[in-house]
Amino acid sequence: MSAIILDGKLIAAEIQNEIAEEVAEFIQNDGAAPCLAAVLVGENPASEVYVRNKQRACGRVGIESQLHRLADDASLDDLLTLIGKLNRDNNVHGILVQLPLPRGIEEKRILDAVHPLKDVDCFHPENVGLMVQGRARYLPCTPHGVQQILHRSGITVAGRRVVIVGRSDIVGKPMANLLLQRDGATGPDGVNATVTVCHSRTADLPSVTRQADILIVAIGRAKFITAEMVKPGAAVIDVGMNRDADGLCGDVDFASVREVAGCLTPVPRGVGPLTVAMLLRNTLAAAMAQLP
Ligand code: L34
Repeated sequence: MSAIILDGKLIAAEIQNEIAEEVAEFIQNDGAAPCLAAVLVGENPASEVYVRNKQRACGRVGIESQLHRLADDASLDDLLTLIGKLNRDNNVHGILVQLPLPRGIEEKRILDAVHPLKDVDCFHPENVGLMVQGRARYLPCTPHGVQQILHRSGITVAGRRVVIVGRSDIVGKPMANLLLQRDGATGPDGVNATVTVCHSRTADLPSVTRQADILIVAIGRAKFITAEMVKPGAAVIDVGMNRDADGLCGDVDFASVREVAGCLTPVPRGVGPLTVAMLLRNTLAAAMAQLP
């Protein structure tokens, strides 16, 4: 058997078209365009690509964007000062501080400083809390992107066993939280999963991953998930983005897993483009939430 390859780029384009219509309607009714301010600290080649993709996508759907660059050696205070300015700027609706930050800068201090209404990444504790309680203000971009891929590919989540590999604050934890809610952005069939979260201390990982109807992998280890770890017919979502000599690859060993999985997201053109699309959705929502 050979897995169906889920085209994230195509799904993201479809969502961007929907958002473009909503943005046009928003501008017609309320005047100003939504505006995203991206903050990029230092020179990380991957971050450069991701932020460029985000800004291009803004342009495509009619959202304005700004790029604020700080040097590698910027201090915590420099960064807090910039965020304070963006918080007070009524023309800025969303603030995105691209991660990772250079070593030495405490990420939490920075992320906590973003005004909760402008927190389009859904990293602020207030927004995380609302999400966990099932009354989200914004949905975290990558986990919501995964939900959209599943939904738009006709994959039911409710009642099924989802195994998430990775417990990061940006993917694993919010992903688990979203999928175990009673309702969500893609309706009750897109949530209500039986969720297991695995990590570096999980005993006998393959025996757990093999139980997954839906396997979501976000650990940042190239080609870590091999065919033996996957139940035949499972849906496998690869959130990994690893760069090595051969270029870009995911956390899933694509060549072997595609022979057992029922469907599989590639890297690139899998989850990445959805992360970008969901950021646009949050920026529009942020502009709506900040109408005077
Ligand atoms: N604050 N930091 C903040 N928010 C985020 O949501 C992110 N993330 C992750 C890294 N840091 C962040 C992203 O934006 C990962 N990420 C991201 C964004 C876009 C893409 C991948 C990851 C993307 O566009 N991927 C393309 C290919 C990119 C390439 O060629 O390198 C794809 O097709 O997968």
